[in-house]
Amino acid sequence: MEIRDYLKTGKVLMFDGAMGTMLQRNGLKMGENPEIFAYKNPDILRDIHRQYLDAGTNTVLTCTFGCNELKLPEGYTVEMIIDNAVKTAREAIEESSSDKEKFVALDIGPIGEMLEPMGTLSFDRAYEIFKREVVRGVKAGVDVIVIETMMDLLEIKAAVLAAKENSDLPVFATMTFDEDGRSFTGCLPESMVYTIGGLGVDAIGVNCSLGPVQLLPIVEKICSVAQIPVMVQANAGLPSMHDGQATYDIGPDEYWEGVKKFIEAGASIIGGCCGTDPSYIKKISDNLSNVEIGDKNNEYVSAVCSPSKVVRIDEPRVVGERINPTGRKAFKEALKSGNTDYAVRLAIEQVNGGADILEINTGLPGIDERKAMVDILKEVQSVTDTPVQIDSSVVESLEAGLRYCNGRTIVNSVNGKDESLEAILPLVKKYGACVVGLTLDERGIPEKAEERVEIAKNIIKRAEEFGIRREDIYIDCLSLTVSAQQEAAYETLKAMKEVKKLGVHTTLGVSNISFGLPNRQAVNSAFLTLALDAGLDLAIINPNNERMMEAITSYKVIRNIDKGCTKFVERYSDVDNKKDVKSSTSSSEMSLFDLVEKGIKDEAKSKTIEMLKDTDENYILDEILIPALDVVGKKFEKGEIFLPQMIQSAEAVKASLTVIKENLISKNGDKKEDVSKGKIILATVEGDIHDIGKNIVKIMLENYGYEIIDLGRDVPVDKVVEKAVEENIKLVGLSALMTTTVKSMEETIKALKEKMPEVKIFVGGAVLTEDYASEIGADFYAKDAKSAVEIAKIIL
Ligand code: B1M
Repeated sequence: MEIRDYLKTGKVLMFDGAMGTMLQRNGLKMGENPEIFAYKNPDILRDIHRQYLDAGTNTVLTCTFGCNELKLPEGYTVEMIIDNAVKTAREAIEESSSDKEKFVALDIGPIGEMLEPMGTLSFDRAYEIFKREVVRGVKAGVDVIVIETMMDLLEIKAAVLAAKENSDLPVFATMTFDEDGRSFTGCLPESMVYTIGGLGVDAIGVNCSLGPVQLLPIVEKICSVAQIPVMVQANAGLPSMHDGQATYDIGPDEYWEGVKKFIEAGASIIGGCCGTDPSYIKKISDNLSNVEIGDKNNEYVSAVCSPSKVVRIDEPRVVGERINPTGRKAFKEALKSGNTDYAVRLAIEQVNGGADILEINTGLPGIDERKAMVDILKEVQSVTDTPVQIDSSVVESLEAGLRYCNGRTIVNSVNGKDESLEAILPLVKKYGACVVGLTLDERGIPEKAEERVEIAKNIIKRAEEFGIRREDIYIDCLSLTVSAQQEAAYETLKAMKEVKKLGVHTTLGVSNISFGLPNRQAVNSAFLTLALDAGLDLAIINPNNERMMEAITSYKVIRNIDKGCTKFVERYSDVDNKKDVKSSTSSSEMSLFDLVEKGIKDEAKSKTIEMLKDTDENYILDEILIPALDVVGKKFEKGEIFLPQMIQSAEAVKASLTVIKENLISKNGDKKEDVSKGKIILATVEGDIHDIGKNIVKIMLENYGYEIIDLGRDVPVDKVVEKAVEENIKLVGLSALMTTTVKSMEETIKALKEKMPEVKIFVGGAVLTEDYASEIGADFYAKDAKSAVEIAKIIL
């Protein structure tokens, strides 16, 4: 039986339990590579698989979780590990006495490096790494591909695309979530389902993360939106460390109680993760007949999302129209020069104005539109969690947008022409997006509503033939210029009412209606209200136009959508100050503080240049840049922003620092002494990648004439010691920003003092205090860059 057929039988598909736990019991040492250990010990691996199969497992995961070209040590290839792992799993199936259906699953885990913008790995490179695993897995003859323990939505997307584009095998995909209900990078379970479920995987779910009790709310969330089978592999409770090994706090009986609840919630693929072993799997298998897979019974609601925000189209939503070069000279210039900050600024302004979704249109003759789409998409998604809609007449540009979008998007647009439908609908389906359908075809825009409805019906029919759900189609009945064709506005509204009855959603670019008229906003807002009443779901408008926003927010009050008028009151309770709030959000007038907080790099740089004309560098550093990062840090801690936004803020500070540094150099150029006052090594300690503070210290020390050997960040203990010995250094400065990395600061100090008892060490970083610094053996504590200079003066 094929695994896809098994999923239709209504029976639970059983996976195995933890591999690491079992390998450790059989001799795997702490820190040893499990894939290599298993490769060298196929008998042990076969026996573990067989134990799981005999306990009731249907599907064994190959021992290939960390088998990617970046993680494997020299001398081992992805191909040899996968071939051996699949062969051993097959042999175990042969040996097993179980009479259940049995399958081999290629296990693909995270690469182990962060993708851009959180790390340096590109999406395309990640795709290639996963592709190599998939291609070999297919060749080795696996039955299913399981992509698991993912934390980053973009990484799991790269893996799933690699699997789908290079094999016909079923694909199951799971992520891990923390107790706050988000993945490590801030992804929501619902975003995972909408984005990855849309890519055509056969099952979606969660593994690892937590024990069954803590995992239940997450499983329930997944089941509440998933339209495909749900897979769950929980840990055996929560971990604690004993003798350097993690042990988990619940046994098979309690584990089964939790698993039962997963199945009742609708999960139909079950296994175990960290801490589980064959006794857990046996307990589940023996009891499966006592429980029925619950009906997920969830009604499909069309939605778009970013990793950390889902926007359901269950009430009228605002699509911000301004990232579009049409009629915007400054944006055209920005596109030509490759400046993405302009679009980022428009994005932030529109989000502040109340956009639920941001449209991105980079259509401009003479530029590389595909590249512009990708660059702007990446930058916009780094600074805001508002989902996006992509708009282009160039198919390659749309495909690029679909591919690199972190989340689920809307494609604007197809029309009734065959050529358009055939080029775009397959892409919409492949990437699991929603689509705007324009009611025009070879004949142009029909005058009468009835004909527009006919075109809509054809678009719906064709989209459904490609497997696109009706709810994910947003029909645009097109607004024409009322001053030229006065009867046309009514036809649009009439068509919209009819189209709405077809079970699709509707969308409309509203402002066309008023071309050529004075006081356009009056007509626009009246038309918007009428359109909303005719069933408009997605209003493509300028959210920074208060009249339009007033129309939509008032409509939601009148139609009892904004329950208790909460959102209306929130927006307008301080209506007199509203103007001020609005103008302060225009980024050209934003303060440096706000630019850092929002992560707008180029403008942070220009603002710094402007400020340096009459502001002291120290003021900018101490009163603006550092406090802005403090606010960012607090928001991160509270879960109000996530890693990508924190990275953008750090980038904005770095941009500002380059200017400050250049300014100091040019100011001191003529004063600069030819002879260095002495050499100092600076490093951020191992495990810590925070280097802004260290870089400020470097700038200051250089400014005072010291020669700095900057070893960078995440610097291993040995490297610091080697360099200090090689250069016969008298003074070393170490930075650490996290409670977890103060330990490696202590180790670095210890190693330095052992090799060079006479060396002096100063330390700094937000987690340190004077007392703590001396406790870990440092000679000096530098609270800030100025103190670092004072210390250098004393020692050198
Ligand atoms: Co991260 N981060 N971060 N982060 N980050 C903190 C430090 C955090 C406090 C945020 C929070 O949760 N509130 C928290 C640590 C919690 C803790 O352990 N107590 C944290 C975390 C958890 C993380 C990650 C684990 C997040 C994640 O991945 N889930 C991850 C860590 C990765 C790693 O290191 N392995 C991470 C990543 C990042 C970014 C990459 C996004 C980015 C760093 C970019 C970069 O540095 N290139 C970043 C940022 C920007 C921050 C915050 C917001 C700002 C840090 C900063 O640059 N401050 C920070 C929150 C905060 O501190 N408000 C936070 C400005 C800088 C000038 O101050 O470094 O203190 P500071 O330097 C001062 C003084 O301390 C002193 O002088 C400087 C000037 O006055 N000083 C020295 C510092 N070093 C010195 C050395 C000296 C002398 C003086 O002599 C050698």
